[in-house]
Amino acid sequence: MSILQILEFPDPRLRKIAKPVTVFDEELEDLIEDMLETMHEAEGIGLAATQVNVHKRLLVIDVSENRDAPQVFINPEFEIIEHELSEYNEGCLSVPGFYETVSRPRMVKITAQDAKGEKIEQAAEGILATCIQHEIDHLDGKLFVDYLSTLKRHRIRAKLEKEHKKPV
Ligand code: GNR
Ligand code: NI
Repeated sequence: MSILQILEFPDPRLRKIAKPVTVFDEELEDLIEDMLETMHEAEGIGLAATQVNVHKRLLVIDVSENRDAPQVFINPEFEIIEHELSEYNEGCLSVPGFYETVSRPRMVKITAQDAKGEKIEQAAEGILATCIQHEIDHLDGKLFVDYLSTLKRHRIRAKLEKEHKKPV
């Protein structure tokens, strides 16, 4: 197992569109293990493959209090089942240190595959619904800062670019 490096905004690789997973093999299982370890180590509630520079459609989530209920969604899609919006103060491991309110549909139906390629269907609400939409956005090259005003997004970009230029 290994901790993977998480790309940070405004890295252009975060804008790539991920491709469907077609092969369900040991290499995929190893990637899932590494993504779960990376997410837990970074204390995130979700992680999309795009964030670790793997442009395949998969994501991991753990919204449990004890961080002991990891979920894996491969080739995930969602359908809105409740158009009413719910607001969350969102953060992102690829936009470290910034939190802003984002509105998203409050209830969705997730369709995906598990690590073996078996079909998964799950209704999601609350933080799980928000998180799954945030993660699927990553697979489409989208970040939560895209929902903010241009001014806010540019301020965040400038601050992170400054951080990235600092010697470590
Ligand atoms: O850890 C995370 N917390 C979070 C909080 C509110 C809405 C979405 C998220 S996802 C984020 C981890 C991450 O960046 N996933 O892509
Ligand atoms: Ni994120």
